[in-house]
Amino acid sequence: MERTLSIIKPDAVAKGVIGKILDRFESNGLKIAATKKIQLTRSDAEAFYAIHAERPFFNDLVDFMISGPVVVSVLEGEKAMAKNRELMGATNPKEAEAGTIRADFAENIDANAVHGSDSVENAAIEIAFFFSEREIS
Ligand code: DGI
Repeated sequence: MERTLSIIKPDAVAKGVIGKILDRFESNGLKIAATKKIQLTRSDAEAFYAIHAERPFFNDLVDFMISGPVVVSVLEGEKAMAKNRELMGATNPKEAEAGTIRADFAENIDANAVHGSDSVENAAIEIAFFFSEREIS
């Protein structure tokens, strides 16, 4: 069964919508195979988003990701990566389709409520970044 990584970002955690977002996953056929609430360190966030290190928004992105706790989860199901991306909506919430997580819970492109792996290969890397295999079931 395919797995993907989800992060409920600090803006959504601060708003108190952890449960509502996790419900979107479970209601749409994605099992929560692992989940935990953590405070990322600056080096965690820099390593996780290393692919964006040269982008102009990198420092703002890292500052935002460490501005409060996040909830990281492993989602499992058929086509889990694509299904999660569909439920999330576009990166910029202003462009996100109605009924998606970002359309409903995100403020702007900097504080956009959720992260989801963008390929099955990256999902495996991102899951290993946060979880050991014995934490996933
Ligand atoms: O996979 P996504 O989160 O949808 O998007 P991504 O992997 O391209 O970018 C990661 C995060 O970086 C995204 O959720 C918000 C931020 N970001 C991406 N593109 C821009 C951006 N932030 C700003 N301010 N401007 C951008 O163009």
